[in-house]
Amino acid sequence: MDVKNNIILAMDLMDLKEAERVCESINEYIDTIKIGYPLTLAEGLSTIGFFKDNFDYKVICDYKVADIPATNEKIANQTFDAGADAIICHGFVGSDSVDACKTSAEDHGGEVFLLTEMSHPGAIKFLQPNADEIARMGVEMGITNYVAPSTRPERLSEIRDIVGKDAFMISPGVGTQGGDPRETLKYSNALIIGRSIYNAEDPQKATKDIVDSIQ
Ligand code: BMQ
Repeated sequence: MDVKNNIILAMDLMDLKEAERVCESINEYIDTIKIGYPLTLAEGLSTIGFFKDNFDYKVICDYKVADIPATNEKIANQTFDAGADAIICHGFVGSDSVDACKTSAEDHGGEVFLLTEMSHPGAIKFLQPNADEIARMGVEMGITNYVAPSTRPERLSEIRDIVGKDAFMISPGVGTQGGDPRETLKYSNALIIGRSIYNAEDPQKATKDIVDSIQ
């Protein structure tokens, strides 16, 4: 996936009008948006089409799909049918569940991102000890897109070593959660940034400052 300025906007505002205002103000810098449960549950699945139709964004649906294969397939099919370009799924549920999302993505001409380790402190207990295995599973399955935490550059480096230099890795945790944009881009292809942009007093300036800092 090609991401303008290596920045993916994590749009977790829950009011579509507010989200639209932010997107309008930063449109020159952004061409890829990640939406998740907050906005989708508040405003509906049609938000995917909204961003595609009004902004021509690539839309990554962060639904962290983590169910049995049959249910994953239904979730992924609904997501792609609504126009998503990509879906994020959890890896800890195992290869059969991940494969259901991968197959759905392939059937719809979309992409799947495999979430390896998460960025928050709590991820250290259960996810981190298994993250390398999850990444290795992804490689064995032929998955080429990964999500890994910007809050732990040393882990980003290790996960990059596992998934290989050609994999496409995107990283949340930049800014509000403490991750550093430049450090993250040593290992990752793109930054996922939410609150530091959409909660900023001036989202356009906040985005420009980040873009300038990574050029
Ligand atoms: P923010 O920049 O911290 O406001 O937002 C980060 C976004 O990435 C949010 O949508 C989170 O749900 C998401 N996210 C994350 O922060 N850490 C992860 O490990 C995975 C993830 O998806």
